[in-house]
Amino acid sequence: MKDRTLQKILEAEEIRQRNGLELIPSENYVSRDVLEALGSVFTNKYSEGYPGKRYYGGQENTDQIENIAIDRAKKLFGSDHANVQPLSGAPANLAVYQAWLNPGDTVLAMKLDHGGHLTHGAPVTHAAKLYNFVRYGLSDISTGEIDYDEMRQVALKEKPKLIIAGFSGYPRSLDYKKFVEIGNEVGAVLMADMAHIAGLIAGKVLDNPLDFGFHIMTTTTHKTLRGPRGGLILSNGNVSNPLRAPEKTIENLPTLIDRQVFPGLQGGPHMNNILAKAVAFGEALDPSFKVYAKQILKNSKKLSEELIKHDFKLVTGGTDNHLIMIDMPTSFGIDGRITQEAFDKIGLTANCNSIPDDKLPPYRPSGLRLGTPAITTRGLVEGDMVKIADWMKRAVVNRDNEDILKKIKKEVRDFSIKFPLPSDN
Ligand code: DSN
Repeated sequence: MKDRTLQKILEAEEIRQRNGLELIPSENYVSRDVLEALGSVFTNKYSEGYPGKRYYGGQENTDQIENIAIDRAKKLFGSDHANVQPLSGAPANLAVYQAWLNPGDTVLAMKLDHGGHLTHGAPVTHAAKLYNFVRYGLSDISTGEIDYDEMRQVALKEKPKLIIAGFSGYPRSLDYKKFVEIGNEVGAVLMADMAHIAGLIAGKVLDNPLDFGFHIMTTTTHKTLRGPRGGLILSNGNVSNPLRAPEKTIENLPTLIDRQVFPGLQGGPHMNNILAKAVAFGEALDPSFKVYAKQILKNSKKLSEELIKHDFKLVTGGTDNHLIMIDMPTSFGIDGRITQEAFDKIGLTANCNSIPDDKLPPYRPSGLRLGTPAITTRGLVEGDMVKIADWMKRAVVNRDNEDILKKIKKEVRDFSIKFPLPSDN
């Protein structure tokens, strides 16, 4: 890069990523091919519309890559249709809402502090001003059990047009069969926001909601799926010409969604990003991705066991996926932000997060959220989780001792640099 100021910052970020360990559960390290696709000449091209139905000329190559991305996404998740154009997870979810709902309609989604996501109708979002969000949550915080009886009662009373299964802070598995039973009973469309676990579904180590009768699945492509930053919508039903408005039926969801992604919400898709999605989907279809997905879960289980041995109290007592949530006030009498800052000082990157019924505010919450997708990409295995849990405990206990923190940081660095970034190859 000719701009020396920016080049120096870019190099510093690469060193930060190399010298430490990324434990934020929504982050990952992409392959060199994905990085090259993102930096390719497809960034120069405008392609409003869909393959075969674009508004501008010069689309012979963009059509090919978008069709490949669509076919690979459908194969990965077993859906009738894929829209690969959403710029990220938030516009993907909004496109679904706009495709199916009218202003004022009701949506049933997980309580935000029980693990639900901002885009599932947090009061600060635009969606919350348009639609009426009602909630389900946990019946037992110690196990993470969802209160499906309450969910059914709320659904019978509120008659939601859409039910969302999905989370960004929930370490357990959802019972998709129960969601579908409740959705069918009240005539709601079922949407799974699988942004966090899409890679685990693609790797066949967690259930696929579409196999249980969900109509729609949204996801980001950059978390466990290990692709570029972006969104993806999978749906079942009839795929027809996106230039003509179809009748609003469940069967027509794929076309209704296409029309809301473009021109409803977005302009030209980012074709460099779609190329990178096609690359990442190809990588996820390779048998090695199953091995990767399996190892994410093994590492997550082992890390949670080690943390428990070191007196960290885990929300729900453990994990079924890639994500671990620690209750820091109960564990060590400090909040999640203080913990995040102590971990930053030793080169372990995590994020503070609300826990169920949190008494602390969102910017300084009680929880510390961890995950194993990125460190598993780096090549770490179960034995390495013993070291990470030990560093974490020492960092928490010695959080006010800069000398000890520096010593741990060196240990983390000396360990981390032995594991190359996938983009090195
Ligand atoms: N920011 C993402 C996460 O960390 O879960 C979701 O939006």
